[in-house]
Amino acid sequence: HQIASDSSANGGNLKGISEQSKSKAGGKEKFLEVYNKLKAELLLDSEAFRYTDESRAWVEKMLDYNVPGGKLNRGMSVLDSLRLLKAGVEVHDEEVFEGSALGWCIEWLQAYYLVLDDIMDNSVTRRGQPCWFRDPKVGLIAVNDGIILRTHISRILKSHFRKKPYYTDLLDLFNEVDYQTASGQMLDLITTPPGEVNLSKYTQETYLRIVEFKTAYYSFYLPVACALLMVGEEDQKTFQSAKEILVQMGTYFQVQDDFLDCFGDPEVIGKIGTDIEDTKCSWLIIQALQRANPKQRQRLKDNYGKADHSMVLEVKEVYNELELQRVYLEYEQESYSKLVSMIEKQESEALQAVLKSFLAKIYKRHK
Ligand code: DMA
Ligand code: MG
Ligand code: MG
Ligand code: MG
Repeated sequence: HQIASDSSANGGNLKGISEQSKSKAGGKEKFLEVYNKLKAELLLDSEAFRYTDESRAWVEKMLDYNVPGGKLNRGMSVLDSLRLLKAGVEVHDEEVFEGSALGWCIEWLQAYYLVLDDIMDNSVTRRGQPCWFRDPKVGLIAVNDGIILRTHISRILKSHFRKKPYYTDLLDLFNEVDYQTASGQMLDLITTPPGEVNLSKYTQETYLRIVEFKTAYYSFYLPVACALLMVGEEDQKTFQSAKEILVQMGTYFQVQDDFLDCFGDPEVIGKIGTDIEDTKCSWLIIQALQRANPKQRQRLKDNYGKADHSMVLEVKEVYNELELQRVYLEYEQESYSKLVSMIEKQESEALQAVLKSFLAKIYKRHK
């Protein structure tokens, strides 16, 4: 399953890979069955917590609203990676369940971050429905719901992985990635606080640090690291070299997210962009400032970070004058080629296959 390494590749070879992983094991439905099982177990808890009918109903509704409704790429990739790492050796039912359960832990982590991220970013919709905190019955209870989602991960790990030799490593992994993600969110939030437009803050260096921490570790490194732990990998070098590539891939993924925030179709991406209003250190504003003439720079300064619709349009107008859609397409091609050549330098062919399947899932995505 070679990925063509020339930059004019149209993704033809990539399609083969994603089609293959789609058809494997009936994919999504089987994965969702595991969600229902994990949810039922959590709601049956009578040991550490005593549910009332009301609180059980609240948690069930909160989970159904926030956990399973996304693309599920991160979650399903644990099992996909496990299959590729075991290259040919049969993955038995118990491992299928465990790979899926770890995948759901990542989806739970994602749900917890998104519930809180939408409050902090003042977002309106997520996954094609109003953000959880927008429900008048929810409001800031969503803060605690975010915390609840995080605590569920520890409970799932405890009930299904406590006896595994890699249990401590697994807990460490989730704790470390959680720490990195929360720290990345902090950088995202304090670097360019709303209402304060300091153009000198929008640098490539700052950007790369924010996205590495807020996105790359939990979205890309975490699923692969889970699969590596499951196959008993102990060589830290393997984790390290996978991490280097996956951080680059996560960066590419967040650039796509920033692009789609402005130029994506809300119907397709399931969310309405807020980066311009929120004064975000987005990939687009950095590109714009690198290319703007003094007049355009002034227009950006005057209109960035304002909730006013016409001011947002003015920023988008400057983006269009600077042809940022074209700049983005060039960036996509270039990142793709760089990632392919990094992947092909990997020693392990199984790991190469894992990384290629990740890249195939996100290359030229529209959602
Ligand atoms: C994504 O930041 C990072 C996390 C940890 C949710 P974002 O605010 O750009 O995400 P989105 O565009 O999905 O709100
Ligand atoms: Mg957000
Ligand atoms: Mg955010
Ligand atoms: Mg975004």
